[in-house]
Amino acid sequence: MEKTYLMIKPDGVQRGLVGKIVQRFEEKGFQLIASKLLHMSREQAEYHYAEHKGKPFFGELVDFITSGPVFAMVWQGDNIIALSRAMMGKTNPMDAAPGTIRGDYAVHVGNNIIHGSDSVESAEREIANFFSPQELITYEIPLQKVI
Ligand code: DAT
Ligand code: MG
Repeated sequence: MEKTYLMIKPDGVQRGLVGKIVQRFEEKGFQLIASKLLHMSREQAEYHYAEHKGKPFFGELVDFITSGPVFAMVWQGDNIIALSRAMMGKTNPMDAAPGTIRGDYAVHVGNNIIHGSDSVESAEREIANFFSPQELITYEIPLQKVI
């Protein structure tokens, strides 16, 4: 089944939104297979956002994502990469529709609450940056049949 790396950014953790955001993905029908609160190193942050290296906002982005703890998660489900990106909303909260996580909770593009992988390749890379294979817990949920 498809896996993705979702991460509640320091703004979401400090605003007490972890529970609400986890609940959205649970209610959608996705399965949580790993999670932890962590304060990432600069190296980890630069690797995570390597595709943005050289852009004008890169320094600010790394400062922000290392400014406090993040809630790192691995979720799985059919088409979860595209579906979770849709649930997150557009990158800039100005463009994010109401009902999406960024549309409901965020105002500024820098502080947009949540990260989600955008492809199978980036999901694999991002998951490996924060979790060892042993930390991914697979388990049967009988309800999966009706989702
Ligand atoms: P997403 O997080 O939707 O995948 P992205 O990968 O293009 O978006 O950018 C990563 C993060 O960088 C994004 O969540 C917020 C920040 N960012 C993107 N574009 C920005 C900009 N023009 N100015 C400031 N921050 C930006
Ligand atoms: Mg991205």
